[in-house]
Amino acid sequence: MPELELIGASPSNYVWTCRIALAEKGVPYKHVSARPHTPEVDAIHPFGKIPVMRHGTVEIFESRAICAYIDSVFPGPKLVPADPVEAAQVEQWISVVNTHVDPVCLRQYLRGYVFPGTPDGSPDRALIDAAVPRMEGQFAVMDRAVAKTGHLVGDTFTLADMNFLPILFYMGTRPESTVLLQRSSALKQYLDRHMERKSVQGAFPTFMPGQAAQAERAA
Ligand SMILES: N[C@@H](CCC(=O)N[C@@H](CS)C(=O)NCC(=O)O)C(=O)O
Repeated sequence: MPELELIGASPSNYVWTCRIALAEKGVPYKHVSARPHTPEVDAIHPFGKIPVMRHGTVEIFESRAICAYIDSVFPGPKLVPADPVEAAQVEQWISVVNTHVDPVCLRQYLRGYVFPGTPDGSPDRALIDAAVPRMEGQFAVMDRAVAKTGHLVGDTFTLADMNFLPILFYMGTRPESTVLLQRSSALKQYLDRHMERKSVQGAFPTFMPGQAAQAERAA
C-alpha cells in the first residue's frame, strides 16, 4: 500500500484530530506541514483549507471525510463504534463541536488573541468579550456530556473525543477560557486525562496558532 500523506500545519485543530485518528488506528503516515491556501493544499481542497490527504491516487479534503476514509480502509480499532446508536451519537457530537463550539471557541475567541487584526497586534477585546458569554453555555453543555463516563460517547475514546480535545486544549491557553475550565470540573478532568494519550501527545502542535504569523510580522 502507498504511504498516506496528511497535509496541514500542526496547530490546526482539524489537522490534530486527523493525526490522533491515524495514531489511534496505528496507521503509519507522512505529515506534510502546510498552511491553508498554499499550492499543495489548494491542489486538493477547493477552498484551500487544512487538512487534506493523499493516499496513492486518492485525494480527500475535509477532516470528517479523511477520518471516515482512515477508519474504513485501515484495520485497527474503530474510530466510530459499530453500534448504530453510539455511531449516531458520535456524529451528533462531532457536528455540535464543529458547528457550535469551534466557531465560538476558536474562530471567534482564540482568534481574538492570535489573529486579532488590530493595528498594534493587541487582542481584539470586542471579539473576545462577545465570545465569553456564549462559551459559558457551551462549557456547561460539554461538562455535562463528559461527566458520566469521561467520554463523549459510551466509555471509549471515539472520533467525537478526537474532534473535541484539540479545541479544549487551546481553551487552557487563554485567561477567560481557563477560568471556565477550572469551573467545569468534569471537563477539566477529561482534558487532563486524555491529553496524556500517546496519540494526542504524538501529534502535539510544533508551534502554537499565530506564532508563525507573529514571527513573520516581526521579521
Ligand atoms: N470543515 C473543515 C474545516 C477546516 C478548517 O477550517 N481548517 C482551518 C485551519 S484549523 C483552515 O484551513 N482555515 C483557513 C480558512 O478558513 O481559510 C474540516 O473539517 O476539515
